[in-house]
Amino acid sequence: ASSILSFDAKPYAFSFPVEHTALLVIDMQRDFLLAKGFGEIQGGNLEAVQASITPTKRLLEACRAAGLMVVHTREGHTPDLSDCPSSKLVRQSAAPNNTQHKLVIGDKGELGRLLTRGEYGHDIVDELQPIPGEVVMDKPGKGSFWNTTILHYLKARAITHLIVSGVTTECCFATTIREANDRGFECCGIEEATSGYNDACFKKSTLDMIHWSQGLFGFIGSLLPLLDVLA
Ligand code: TIU
Repeated sequence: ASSILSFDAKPYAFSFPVEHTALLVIDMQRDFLLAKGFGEIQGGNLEAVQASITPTKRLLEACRAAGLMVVHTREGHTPDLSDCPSSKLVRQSAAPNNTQHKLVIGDKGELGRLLTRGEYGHDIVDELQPIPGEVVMDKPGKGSFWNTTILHYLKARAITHLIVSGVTTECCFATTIREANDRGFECCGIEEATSGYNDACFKKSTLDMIHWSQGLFGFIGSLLPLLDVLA
């Protein structure tokens, strides 16, 4: 028998069947979270983005203990950059008004070639390293469903509900929830376990848009009520 858990969320309680729910940990990579990584080079606020590391670790450990499937994603490109569209290469590079923006995807930074698979900076931060049995899904886009096998992977395991965490709220977290919602997954983002590069307004706006209008794209819940029901 599959147990159903429920916890307070917006716009109303999120109920999920444990055996059909996966935790998604989006792009908790050194390139996005650490000094000298891609995010900082792009002008991101590191203090803001690092705020979700500790809460995400608590969430990950609770989901592991409860037996949920765990999927980690990593944004990045093959070393020949053949999976990186020129639009992305050009726009995430030397913007005329941004003096920090001197390196592009594939260029060598202090954490290795930026957003390039196999490099130190492309991998997940030490605190959140996957354990055996957990899946790491590499993706070339912001969303987790474009040009990956995640849909087939989740469908093959009868996953219907997703608990979503990771960085950045405004970018890959939001894009993944929107993509998943269109594919019929019930999604709940966890407020403390996501963060972005502009804490002042992007995070609140992004989370508000997800649960607005009776859950336009899904649900937003808080960490502690979820930890309570998983315990
Ligand atoms: N630029 C930015 O905010 N984020 C990304 O490029 N990737 C993710 O959000 N993972």
